[in-house]
Amino acid sequence: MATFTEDEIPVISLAGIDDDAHMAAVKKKIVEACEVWGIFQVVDHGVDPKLIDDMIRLTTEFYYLPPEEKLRFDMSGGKKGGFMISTRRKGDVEDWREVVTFFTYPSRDRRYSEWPDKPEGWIKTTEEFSEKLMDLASKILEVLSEAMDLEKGALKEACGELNQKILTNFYPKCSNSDLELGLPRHTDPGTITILLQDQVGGLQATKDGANSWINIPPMKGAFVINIGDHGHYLSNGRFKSADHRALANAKSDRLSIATFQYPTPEAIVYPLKVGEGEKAVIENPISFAEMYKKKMSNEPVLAMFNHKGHNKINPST
Ligand SMILES: O=C(O)CCC(=O)C(=O)O
Ligand SMILES: [Fe+2]
Repeated sequence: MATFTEDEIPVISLAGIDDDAHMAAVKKKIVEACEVWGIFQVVDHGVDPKLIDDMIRLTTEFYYLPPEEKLRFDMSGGKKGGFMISTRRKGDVEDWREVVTFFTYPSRDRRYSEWPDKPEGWIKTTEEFSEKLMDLASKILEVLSEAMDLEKGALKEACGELNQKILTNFYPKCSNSDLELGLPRHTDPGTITILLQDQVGGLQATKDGANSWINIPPMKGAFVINIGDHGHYLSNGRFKSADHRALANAKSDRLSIATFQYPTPEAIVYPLKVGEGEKAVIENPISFAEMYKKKMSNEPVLAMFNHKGHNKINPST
């Protein structure tokens, strides 16, 4: 029998996930949520609430710095991480956000010169946040591996080395929110994503091809977890790659922090198990780098914006 109602994104307590007596029930809920939605919220996940609050507070403080401070970390011109303004037009719908990207794992590849040095303490907090979320992601991947009747470490191993990128999204309040989406409908490319949102709201998911959208209400201290395309392929389509979007808000700025967990570029993307009588969801094995390239051919355009209703950033003034 299904544990969840049809039109609500599941909220799952991870209390007891390490303890044999409760583990089976928690795992069952996670697996069902991945099969039905590909997206769910978790509470009692063991990440210190103070760390979560600090991460939200320091990230927000960065976006309220003067433009020239933010632009010191501008990532255009070939840098991999740092600050950028992202806009993309699809028909008459445009997305609108400022982002800061941190490439956090493998940790040997961290380029600290691209990490903003203000506000004070953000770098240290991001490092700690990154480590705790890597642990949480690993746990979820173990649960999903076992659900596929594979060894605990199977999904993680299929990633070669589990990579991590933290993308902080700031959506300035937007007077014309009918026309503008914070972030249009998409699936994430990686294995799983762990998302932290502030209390404004706007994240939505669909499981019927965008006929209806369901709000994912902010819950203080909770994380939203979603399966990405890579996780979907490895499970041979059993776990949904969650279709989601973020709405702009007319009254309030909004912040979200997405932690993407994904494989090394060379990792081969192919279902780990194809059941008898089943067809593989992808025809030929492909590297994650190729898969990513295909998907991202519609990348956001880098833009220094000057736009109705938003705080303007102009590097020349
Ligand atoms: O801002 C949000 O709630 C969603 C962000 C997101 O989906 C992404 O960064 O991929
Ligand atoms: Fe996303």
